[in-house]
Amino acid sequence: MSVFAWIVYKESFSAKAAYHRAPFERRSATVNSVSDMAELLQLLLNVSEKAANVARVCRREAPLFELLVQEKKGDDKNKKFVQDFKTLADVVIQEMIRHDVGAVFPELIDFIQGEESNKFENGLGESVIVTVCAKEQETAALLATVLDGDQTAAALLAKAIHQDLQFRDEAAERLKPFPLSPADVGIWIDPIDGTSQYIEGKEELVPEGDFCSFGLPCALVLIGVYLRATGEPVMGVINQPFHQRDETGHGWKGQHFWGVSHGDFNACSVPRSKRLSSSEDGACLSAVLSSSEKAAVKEALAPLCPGKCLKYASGAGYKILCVILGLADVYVLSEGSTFKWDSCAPHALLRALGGGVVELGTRPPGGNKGQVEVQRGAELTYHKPNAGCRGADQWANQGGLVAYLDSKVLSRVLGELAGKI
Ligand code: 2IP
Ligand code: CA
Repeated sequence: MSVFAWIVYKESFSAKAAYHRAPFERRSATVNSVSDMAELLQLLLNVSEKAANVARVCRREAPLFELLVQEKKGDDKNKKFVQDFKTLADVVIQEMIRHDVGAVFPELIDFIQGEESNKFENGLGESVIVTVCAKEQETAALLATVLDGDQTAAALLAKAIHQDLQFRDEAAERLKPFPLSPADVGIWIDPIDGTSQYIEGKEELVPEGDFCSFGLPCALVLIGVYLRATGEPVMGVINQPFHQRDETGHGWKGQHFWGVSHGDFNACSVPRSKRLSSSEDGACLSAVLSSSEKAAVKEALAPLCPGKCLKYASGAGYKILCVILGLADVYVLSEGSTFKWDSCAPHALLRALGGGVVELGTRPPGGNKGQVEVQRGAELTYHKPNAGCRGADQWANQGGLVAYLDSKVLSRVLGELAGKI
């Protein structure tokens, strides 16, 4: 993909001479250099590409693919595994990211959270903690214990996890150091967002760079970085493992995007969309929604987004990516069905481009059931669990959200929704 980057610095951008990156090395926890965040970005890009490879391997290699697509319902449920293989694939990716980041930045290891728990039970009722071991063979042996002794599948997965990849992104390599330390941040991982699209593996033929409403391109690896003190998203990496078919027509090529936003320092691999006319009063807007969005929201947005300007797509991360890429002006979600791991990474890219993700609103105590008070909520934050909630609900974006690039567009959308949902 094009790595042309839209980079904004308060200070002028100085392109460095060719930069030869050394393999990632373990940092001392006491090192507090401003260049560490640029190094962290390189590392996250590298590990997101490894994650994309694991996702592709699971669909490409027959022994893994068979496990991935098995239906796990009722009598057909595969009794060999307590959890689905797709959950194991997610956990493996999450743990690989945790392992690779923790190996270089030990100060981050307790601040890396993800969607999945790494505690598994095997068919013998034993509890197994799935982690990445020091050696490929050890990881394979551990995975075999949760794969009912399937050595072939375990070896294929372990090989992809231990792949020694040196991924290059020239624009990220030219990123100037910025004043933030890895000791100040935490990480949210969504190993595969849009899991159902990943498993079903459908393909929709759309022109290059066009909007995709369902299928493999909607499955994304999301790695978001936030400030521990305030919860603001400061860095995000999005990897799309199934962007387009490769030259052979049998495999897939991916693409990736990144963004950094901290104070006056903003940099993004995506050029800012030129579609700014939509902020003008009266101009049509395009909105992307979940197909399961409430009828009241669809009806409320219809006058602003006539005809095909109201679109539907799968994947919470993919819908925010559509806004980042200028394929939609806004993503509106009226339910608390997304989580911190879904929104943190793409939120950082939107901020780097001058946009953001706000809470849609709150349910007033004693108000009508299901009725949302539409107001411009604060930007979503990522550091605090929701009070009084347990499990995944602690990390839900409870009031729903609106993702936008242009704050005037956000105001128009909120104005249109007020009193109607
Ligand atoms: C899901 C996934 C779904 C989305 C849901 C997310 O994450 O992105 O597609 O629903 O909100 O939590 P929808 O497509 O209706 O927007 P995951 O696939 O990781 O469970
Ligand atoms: Ca998700």
